[in-house]
Amino acid sequence: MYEKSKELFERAQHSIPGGVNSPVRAFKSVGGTPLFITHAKGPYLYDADGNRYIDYIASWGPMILGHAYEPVVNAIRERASQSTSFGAPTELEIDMAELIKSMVPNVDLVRMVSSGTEACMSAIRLARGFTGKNKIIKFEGHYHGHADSFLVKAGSGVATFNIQTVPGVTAGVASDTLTCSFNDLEAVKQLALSHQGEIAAIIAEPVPGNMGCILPKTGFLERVRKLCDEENIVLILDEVMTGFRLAPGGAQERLKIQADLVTYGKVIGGGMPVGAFGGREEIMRHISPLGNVYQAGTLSGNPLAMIAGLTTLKVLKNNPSVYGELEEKTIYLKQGLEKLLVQSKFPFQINQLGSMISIHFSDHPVVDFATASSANIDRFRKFFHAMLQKGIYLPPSAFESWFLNNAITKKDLDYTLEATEESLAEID
Ligand code: HOZ
Repeated sequence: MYEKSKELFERAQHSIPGGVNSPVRAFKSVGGTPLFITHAKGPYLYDADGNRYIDYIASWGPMILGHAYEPVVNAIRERASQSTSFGAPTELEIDMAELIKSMVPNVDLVRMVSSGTEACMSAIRLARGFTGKNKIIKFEGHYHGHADSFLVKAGSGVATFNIQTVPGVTAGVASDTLTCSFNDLEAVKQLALSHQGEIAAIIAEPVPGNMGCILPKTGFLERVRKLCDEENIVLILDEVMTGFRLAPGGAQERLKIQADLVTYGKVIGGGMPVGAFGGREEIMRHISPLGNVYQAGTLSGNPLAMIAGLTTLKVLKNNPSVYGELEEKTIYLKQGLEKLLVQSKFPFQINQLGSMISIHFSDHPVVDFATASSANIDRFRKFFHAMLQKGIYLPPSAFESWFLNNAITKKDLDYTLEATEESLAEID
């Protein structure tokens, strides 16, 4: 079934570390061979062996409208014929910035970059430059990309591979990153107060998706917001996963919370390598060339990336019903999964908001990294493979959210539920 993928994986390992260009893709924690994808259309991925899968990863978030969405493909094709990069300003970048501002009211100024990592890395540098303070607080199991400052108790691949300390991150850098448990207000307060006057920023995924999907407890983010105001700390919401996915204005709109700085990636690029950070003018004015906090990039604002992102965001802005449709599909899936999991007698938790959802095989609520880590990872591994064999492509890690795309149909969801029923009967 996976012969060609096996062959390609074997070949890849001679020239690419671990055969992949991003660790979670290697299937290392679930075992087996990563699928090598040839193409995708709508909700379906096709691998090198010609197998078809219903895709619940959506490229880890970006493909919210489905794969090879025609307006995006056409726009890229047209732009590509006018050259693929200039390293000089274009009107497209202004269109993009104006569109973002119209969708996210508390973004006064926005800088385009090429990835979510770059966006978060730049946002904390800016917060440090703005406040003159060095330390940041991040939450255990949250993942803000792979910049040194974030690889402390990080989620995503770091959690998947259970890496405690990342070699290469100096003790000096790590000591400026303080961590505490998500959803635990007392812990955040204690940490901030025991380092009073030293904290430049608190950075958080508003709806964490890098330890499975986790929901913020009612009032938690609002209280963190208040703490930031009281202690002159910059609140950075990392909306790389949630931005333009949970609502046109992202988690900020959905949860009615406002950050000082916000970071984006994934959906904002419509499947191209794009990130962005933006926020209050008072802070953003410190970015070079307006201010001295240096930040740059040859491919920042790249025309192909801009046109793919712009086309995607315009569709979302002009058709807000997409969000209702996505949520309806995700709730349908959730209710179906719940029914089957109850029948299976496996303890489980399903966390879901909008089009983000995940299953933890656990008998206790999963609200933070400790509770996510104590779920039954081995059962997830078996479930993952049983589903894959039936043509359902889930994230190959229990520490990742699933993302629905709007090309998924009710028929696809029903098939997914049939596959779930069979898979649950096969595993122990
Ligand atoms: N860190 C990404 C998910 N949270 C994985 C990206 C990838 O492997 O493509």
